[in-house]
Amino acid sequence: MSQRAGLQAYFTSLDGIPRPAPGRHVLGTVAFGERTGLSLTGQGHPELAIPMSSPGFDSFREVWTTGTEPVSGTRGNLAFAHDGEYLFISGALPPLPVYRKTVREVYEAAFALVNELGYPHIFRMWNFVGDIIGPNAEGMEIYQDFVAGRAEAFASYGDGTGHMPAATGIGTRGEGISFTLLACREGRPRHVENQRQTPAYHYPEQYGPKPPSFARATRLHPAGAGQGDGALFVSGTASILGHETVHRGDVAAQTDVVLENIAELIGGPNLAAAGLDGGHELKDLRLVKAYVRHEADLPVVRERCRSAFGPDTEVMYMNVAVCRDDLLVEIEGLVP
Ligand code: 3EB
Repeated sequence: MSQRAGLQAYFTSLDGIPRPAPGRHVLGTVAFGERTGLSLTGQGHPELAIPMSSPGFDSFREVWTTGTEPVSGTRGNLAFAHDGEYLFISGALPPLPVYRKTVREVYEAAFALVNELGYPHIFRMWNFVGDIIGPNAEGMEIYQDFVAGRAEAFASYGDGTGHMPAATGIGTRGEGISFTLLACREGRPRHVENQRQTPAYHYPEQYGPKPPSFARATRLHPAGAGQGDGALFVSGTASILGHETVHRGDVAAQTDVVLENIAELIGGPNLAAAGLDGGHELKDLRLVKAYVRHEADLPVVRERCRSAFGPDTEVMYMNVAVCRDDLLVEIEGLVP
């Protein structure tokens, strides 16, 4: 964990204010609870609040900390904080009839800020999409509307697909679209695909006019660290083989495919195929979030996760829609 002296995260209660360990400073937080909105808190850091809580599921705050006192600010509908090596940006959009153009603009603004502040390497994004499989005012699925605007914005961030980071794209229990991203100055992200899955940025057009802009995982090589020395951020992972949903209607089988997909992704052979050394197992995962579409499926997903992950793996469960109507579960995490 030494390499992550710079950037760390933990889950804590929504009650009170975050109290990081001595010498640690809050860079940014995400509140998975009842509230909606983006602000600089009384403590000075950005906080994105997303309506994600429901009875029987988890409500919590995800706290990103660094060892250096950050500087924070706002710009348009973005809030940000940075510490000289790490940058946290969050953006939030209200409900809109059609999102594409506004999503493009706000993601472009975030990418411009990344460059302006001098943290050009984005290594993780989370995208929270209200009414994700509902239609927009033109009858297009809101997720596809979002994906198109994001894809247009990514064209302004870099050429091709090699710069697309690990990401999560997931529903919420509210409306509007919001996101957070993490970027760094000296460190170097290495993006990883999964040999069991078509790269999302190569999905065929049957899923939407533009393919999703993300990698299956990103390893962050911090400045000055050796290879194999960085955290591995695992994207939201679903029951998809190639580009197709498998085990429609069977949450147990879908959860098993998700866990197998993640195990394959983080294992030595798949990392080697991406030119990376090292290899990990499911029990090495930390800060796991499991997004479960149907409330009634929680016990099954919980049981599958309990047997797959280790005693040190903290898993938070949320009851939200996933981006294809046949996907019942999506799981993300990180290997520190
Ligand atoms: C998938 O593999 C499932 O659009 O940012 C997972 C992670 C998914 C990220 C995104 C979507 C996204 O296609 C969905």
